[in-house]
Amino acid sequence: MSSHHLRHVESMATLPSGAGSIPRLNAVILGEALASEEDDLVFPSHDFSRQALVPNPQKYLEMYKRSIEDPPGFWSEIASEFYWKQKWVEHQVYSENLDIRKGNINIEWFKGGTTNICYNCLDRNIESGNGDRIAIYWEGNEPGLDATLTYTQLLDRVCQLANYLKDIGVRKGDAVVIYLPMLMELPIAMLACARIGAVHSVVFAGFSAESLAQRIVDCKPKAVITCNAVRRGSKVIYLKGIVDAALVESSQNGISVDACLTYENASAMKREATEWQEERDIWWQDVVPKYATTCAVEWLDSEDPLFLLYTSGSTGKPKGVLHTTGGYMIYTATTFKYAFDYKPCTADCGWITGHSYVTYGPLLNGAGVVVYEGAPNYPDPGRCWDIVDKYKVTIFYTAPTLHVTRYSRKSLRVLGSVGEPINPSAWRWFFNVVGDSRCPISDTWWQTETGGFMITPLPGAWPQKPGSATFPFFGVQPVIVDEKGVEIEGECSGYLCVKSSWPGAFRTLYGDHERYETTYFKAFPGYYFSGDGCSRDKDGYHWLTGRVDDVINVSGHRIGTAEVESALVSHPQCAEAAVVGVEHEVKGQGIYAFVTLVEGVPYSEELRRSLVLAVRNQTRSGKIMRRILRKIASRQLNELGDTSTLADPNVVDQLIALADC
Ligand code: 6R9
Repeated sequence: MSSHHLRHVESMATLPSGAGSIPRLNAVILGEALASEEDDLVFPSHDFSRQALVPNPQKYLEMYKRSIEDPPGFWSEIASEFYWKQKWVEHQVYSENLDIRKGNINIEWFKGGTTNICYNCLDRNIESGNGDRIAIYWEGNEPGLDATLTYTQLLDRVCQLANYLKDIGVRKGDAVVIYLPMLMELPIAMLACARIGAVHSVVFAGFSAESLAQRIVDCKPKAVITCNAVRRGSKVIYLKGIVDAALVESSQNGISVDACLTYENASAMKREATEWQEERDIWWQDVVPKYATTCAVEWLDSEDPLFLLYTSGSTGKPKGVLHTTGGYMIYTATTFKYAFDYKPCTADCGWITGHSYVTYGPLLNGAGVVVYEGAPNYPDPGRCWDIVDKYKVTIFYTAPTLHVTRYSRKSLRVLGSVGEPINPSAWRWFFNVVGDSRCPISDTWWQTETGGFMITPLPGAWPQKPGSATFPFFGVQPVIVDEKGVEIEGECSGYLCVKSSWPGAFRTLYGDHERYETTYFKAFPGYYFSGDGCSRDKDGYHWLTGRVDDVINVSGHRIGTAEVESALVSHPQCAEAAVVGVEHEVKGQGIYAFVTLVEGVPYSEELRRSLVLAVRNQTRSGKIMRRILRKIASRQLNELGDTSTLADPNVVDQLIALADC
């Protein structure tokens, strides 16, 4: 770290009186006991802080304090910046019971208010004169293949699809499963559902037919939206085939889906080569463009469901995390704005990946997003940076790869990291090399369940410590408890819980409120339990230490032990299985399986491999294996670990060659 990034602590030494001890940023602000640890602190540059939304710790503390002491005032002020058909009940900004001992768990925000998140993403920005601003930049797998949509064009497309969905009978409250790769049609489909009050459930287009079927059976969608195929790197993945298999499996479980809207992704596969079922399958291009480009908005209650997103649990089937309309809208908009210090700019703004933060957070803020179809290392490892330069991306939120210095990256302002604890050396590499020691890193801790960032740096506000997610976002009260559920103060480590609700909290697990209560609210009554371990240092910084329950976090991918066990026992030669997570130097955690074979079956290397394959086929997440890139980048080639679950394991050798290791 060079000295010009170290701002003098004295310049921040005025703490507003009464800021109290929430959170304990005081030592840092006051410069107490910092001398010996100065090297651990990375200060935002003067230039960055000066123009940041939250330019110093005092401002953060002031806002944070208000968010905790007066949640209704704090959140209704923010919510008023959005469009509400009808305002929420004034004295009831939120109501909650998070204490299982006092009855059912219940969280409600902006009750009685009616709004629509699609309207707030699109119509509102267009009405304020920004219709010609680019909303989505799309970059195809093949360099040179790209497209853009302005806010106005995006609204037209969304309305056409919304009208089509209504025409085939999709109504408010109906589920729609979206199994699409990173095409523009993915956010279009999400927004179209939101516009008419249908509940979208996006299934990652890398999940197997079994996983897709499981989700279809659980949420019983009126329609499935997919595309015929996608190109990732040099591979073509035949998605429609996976959907066909999933629909067969679903119907065997009593759930039949009437409509499968299929986008012809012609650059990957021609429609002639696609398997087809006339009465069920429809080409997107044949029907959707015929519909009107305006579609009336369905005004929804704040607590009407917006989407379902399945995530792994420690037992049983995946959990359908349910998010509702009003609170989620306000929370994603606000976390995006502050954690990435987003300000509307006339230059092109963009960003790369994420679920809530691809569509809702950025569009609610009038930002432009880059949707990239392909693999991050195709045709070469510089592709991400090529995209950054091409679109003048300011916020980059994904896995860092290689060959950075050939590209300018001048447009970058903030880097984001998510999914697993980032270790201090990876942090420094991201900061020094990718961000040229210029861009703050937002190491955002959150979960599918939390709807948005929970513990995250506000990039201009205070010094960072490499590897720490720093302090809570506005309105979030993280607590660390011991095994008995007693809050521990000061420097400590234990179980990470959250006291009281925040607007983006999930409201239930679809169809299983009891499981919601048991999984998240029973372990430590009175609190939401995240399942993560965490320690807090003497300056109040938070350090996430990984999962403490039966969910294994392998390189950022949440895998339930039960999921792996059921994959194993589905193998004809496996009678029983028990799975545990073991500490793994490279992956954070690795999977260790004990299996009992069917009587008479001898154990062999071949059998072992076919068991591993069964697990892989049924649990693969398709997440980028950042830990491998990290090892290549830091030249630790003998520590690459298992590369076999990569979509294309050969890529590792190519990367090593390119990195001149
Ligand atoms: C957003 C997302 C959630 C789990 C979470 C934790 C881990 C996420 C992290 C992090 C350390 C971070 N996690 N962000 N650990 N530092 N910045 O990844 O959601 O897929 O539901 O996973 O990921 O263990 O509990 P999800």
